Amino acid sequence: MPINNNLKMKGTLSLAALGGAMVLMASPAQAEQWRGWNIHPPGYPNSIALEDFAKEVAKKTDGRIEPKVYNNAVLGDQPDAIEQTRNGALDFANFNMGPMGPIVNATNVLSLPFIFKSPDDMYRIMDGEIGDRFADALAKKNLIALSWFGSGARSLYNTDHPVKTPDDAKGLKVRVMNNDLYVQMIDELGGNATPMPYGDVYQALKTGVIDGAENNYPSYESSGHYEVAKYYSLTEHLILPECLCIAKSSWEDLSAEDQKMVREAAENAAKEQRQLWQKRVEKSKQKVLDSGVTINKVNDKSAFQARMQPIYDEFIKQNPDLESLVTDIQAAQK
Ligand code: GTR
Repeated sequence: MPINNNLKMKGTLSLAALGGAMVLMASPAQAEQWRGWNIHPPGYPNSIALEDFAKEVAKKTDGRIEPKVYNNAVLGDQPDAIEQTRNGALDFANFNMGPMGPIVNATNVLSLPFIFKSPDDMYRIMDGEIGDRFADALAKKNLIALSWFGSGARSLYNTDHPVKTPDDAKGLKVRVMNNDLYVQMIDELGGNATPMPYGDVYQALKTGVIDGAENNYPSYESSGHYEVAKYYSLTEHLILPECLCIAKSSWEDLSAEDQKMVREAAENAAKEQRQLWQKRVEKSKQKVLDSGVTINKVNDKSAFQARMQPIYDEFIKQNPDLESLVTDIQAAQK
């Protein structure tokens, strides 16, 4: 390249750079980029609510913060994403409290089977003072829980027969989320539990590595598990809250005013997620029924509940400091 052409290019480049610098001085270009983790596909209630949270934060901060949601767990599976958010590599996330147990022990209380009687009880309790106790425990592990999403009730599903009584689960190989309590839960039913990332379950069902799993209607449907495991049995053994959590480091970088706006946006997202959830449960249920799934009523849920008593006994024995949390949740539902 002739020398003066080269010079000319340099000149052009530096002009462009100057232009860039000027744009940078306007506030949106200095935006703080926030990376957000989501396990679900686009269109899922949680995904829509997270997208709207991102938009609201960008709008309320005049573009000073630009959150971006990464769907389908592309940034890692849930246990990994929890670690990434704790150390600030991720800025925000929607986490199920199930796989939170190994990191924030108090949240294991939420994974005791049948601890909540209904999703409405769960919302009411998590929105109150008891929910704040969980948020405090999460904050000690660098996770700031700003609002609680719902995830309905989880039920057992499997490939070749209905589970109507605890004995029907005997010998079943069941995928569970990463938490020892769930291994115990399946053990108490006489099955074999395999902890496994959500994204691996479809293939594991298809190849017969597992016979079944457990989840709510929207996840059972959106993950495609219903295509393989055609018996959905309404055990409704877990009603788990999920958080919209911010990394402590990202949270502490915010001014008090921005914190207020971000919290408001998270609360709005939770309201939206809960409304969308209701509709999605009906839609997913219809879709799986239309595809030939058999939904089995469990007439005597207390038989399943009774099997879970040793889990409670052992948990309280090992965590005497958490007993009051268990009994307070129970007392709030009498
Ligand atoms: C879904 C939940 C996810 C994930 C998944 C699983 O219902 O929303 O966060 O925990 O279940 O089974 O791994």
